[in-house]
Amino acid sequence: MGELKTVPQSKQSQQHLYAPGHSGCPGCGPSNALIQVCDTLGKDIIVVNATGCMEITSSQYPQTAWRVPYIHSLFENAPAVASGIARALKAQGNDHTKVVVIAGDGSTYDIGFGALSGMLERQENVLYVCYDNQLYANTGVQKSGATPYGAATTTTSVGSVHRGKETERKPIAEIIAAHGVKYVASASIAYYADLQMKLNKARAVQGPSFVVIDAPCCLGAGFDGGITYKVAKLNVATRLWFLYEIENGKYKLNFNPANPKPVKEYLELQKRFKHLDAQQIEHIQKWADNEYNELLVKSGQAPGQKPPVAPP
Ligand SMILES: Cc1ncc(C[n+]2csc(CCOP(=O)(O)OP(=O)(O)O)c2C)c(N)n1
Repeated sequence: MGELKTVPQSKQSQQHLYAPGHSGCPGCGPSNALIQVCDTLGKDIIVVNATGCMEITSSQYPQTAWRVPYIHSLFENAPAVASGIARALKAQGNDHTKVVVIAGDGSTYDIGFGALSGMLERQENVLYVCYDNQLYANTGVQKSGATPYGAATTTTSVGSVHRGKETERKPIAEIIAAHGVKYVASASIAYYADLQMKLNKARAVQGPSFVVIDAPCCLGAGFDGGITYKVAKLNVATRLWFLYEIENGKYKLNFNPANPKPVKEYLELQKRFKHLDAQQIEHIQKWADNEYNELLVKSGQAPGQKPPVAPP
């Protein structure tokens, strides 16, 4: 067994704790999420990475993109492994190193959810970060519990009977918050300052905390890797994705798009939505409007309540 090596870096890229040289697609949203997460949280973390694209593309022996301590585990036990590491640190009297799970939506919403739920219920001192690309990328674009209504994947096909995914995605932030988690946040790769604020808050929590990051997959959703940030921004601008926090059960909408764009502008950029008919687009628009109105009420920002907050 040789030593693990990082790939050669330019001086500038050496500043990142998630290094270039990984094999993520050009324009990969999740890889960008990892750069932002590692640079924000700094070196004093231990990453526990569940299976998925971000494991495969970051850590092919003998190379690694991680400049922080890193362990890969399975879907079924990443939160359990993280729990064990957090308890070992506590036993050592280490109260500064943060254990961070990094997992995709397939891992978080579906395959590893049992272990995640147990970790939350036991109130383990772990920060859980989900990079949400809305599908199982690594195994060839199957649907996940995060895949939105209408999207075509290899398991939500499009033909004369079926027209993409027929159900909505799971409300993961609410599901996590229902476990009594003190800090839950929804963020996006396209809003770095907002994400930094959320990661820093989540890191400071004693006990479990959770941040889900919208991180579009150009290959799986079918758009050019040069417009990943445009797609991510439009997800927020159309109100199909929200930047918000649930802190000790209290909702706060961090960015309230003053002039929302029609959902069509987000959908039409992606091949996975090309088949949608007018009725389906109308269904998605209604979903966005309803979610927005509900979030406004929950966060005390509906008309007649408090005024909207300024954009980050
Ligand atoms: C228990 C188990 N089920 C299924 C798989 C196959 N598998 C490997 S990666 C993957 C997709 C993971 O999706 P996600 O967590 O969203 O990460 P992404 O690949 O999108 O980064 C699947 C289904 C597996 N390795 N283990």
